[in-house]
Amino acid sequence: MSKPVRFLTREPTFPSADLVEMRDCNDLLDDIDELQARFAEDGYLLVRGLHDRGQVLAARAEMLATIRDQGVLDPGSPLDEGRLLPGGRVSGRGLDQGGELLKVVGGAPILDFFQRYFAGDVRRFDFTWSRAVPNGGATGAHVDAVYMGRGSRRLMTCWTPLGDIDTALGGLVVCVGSHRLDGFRRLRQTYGRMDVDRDVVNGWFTSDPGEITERFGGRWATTEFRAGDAVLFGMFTLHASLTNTTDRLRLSADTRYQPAAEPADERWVRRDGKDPSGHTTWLTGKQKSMTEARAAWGI
Ligand SMILES: O=C(O)CCC(=O)C(=O)O
Repeated sequence: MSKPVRFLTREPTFPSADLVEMRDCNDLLDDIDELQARFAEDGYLLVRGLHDRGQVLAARAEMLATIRDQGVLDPGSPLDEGRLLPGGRVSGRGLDQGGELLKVVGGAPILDFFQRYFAGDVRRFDFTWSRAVPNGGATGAHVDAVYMGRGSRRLMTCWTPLGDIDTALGGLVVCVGSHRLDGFRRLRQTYGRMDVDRDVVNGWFTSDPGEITERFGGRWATTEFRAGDAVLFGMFTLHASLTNTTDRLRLSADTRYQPAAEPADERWVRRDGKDPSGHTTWLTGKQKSMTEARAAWGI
């Protein structure tokens, strides 16, 4: 049955023509050529149960314990619900430091998958993006190339729900076909070649998902995620998230993998024993707005 959901500035129903159900690729897992063909067509791969569910839930428990120690969770609710106190704000510090999360993102299931997919050794970025998204939080539409596009063209993101994430909690949404459709050509040639640190422009292309499909094409897709699921996508697939409409935190991690032999974006990997630098000028320099950048690109 179709139900209304909150998607940034829009309220589509799900599933509907405005927000379709993602298709999983579990029937293709034994055939790398088929998987690559599916990725070439859709721009993403949803793998149900790729990670060990118990391990993902252990990472969730560990992250929630770190957040509880910040004093922002409702002590009257079970910890596993991740229910925020009114006005509670989570600090991102240390959320990715738990050993349990590393066992998921550096675990055999995901590394074996990419080893087969790339037909060779895999490098995982040393930086892990972990998210605890509160009520009202959502991610605007963007491609990852603008944040991490200085290395391998085969770099892939793995988005991992840390817990079961329904549409009210607000999981990942991908724009199917945005990486290849003609309608997105100019967007790829302008915005897609941007680098947030070089150009000092905010990375979100828009907070209005309807604008993307109405002007450029493609189709937004999401699903109800279960702990263990993973969505893999490339650097040029536009994606965003649904809005969290609950008083619980939406926990997830996004991590990156590439062929080990190819160059890696220096901001996200350990060098000479030093932790990744992360973004350089983007967060400290004087930012140009996306509106200004888009006017200059004529899109
Ligand atoms: O989890 C989110 O809200 C956004 C994730 C994302 O942008 C990514 O995985 O690249």
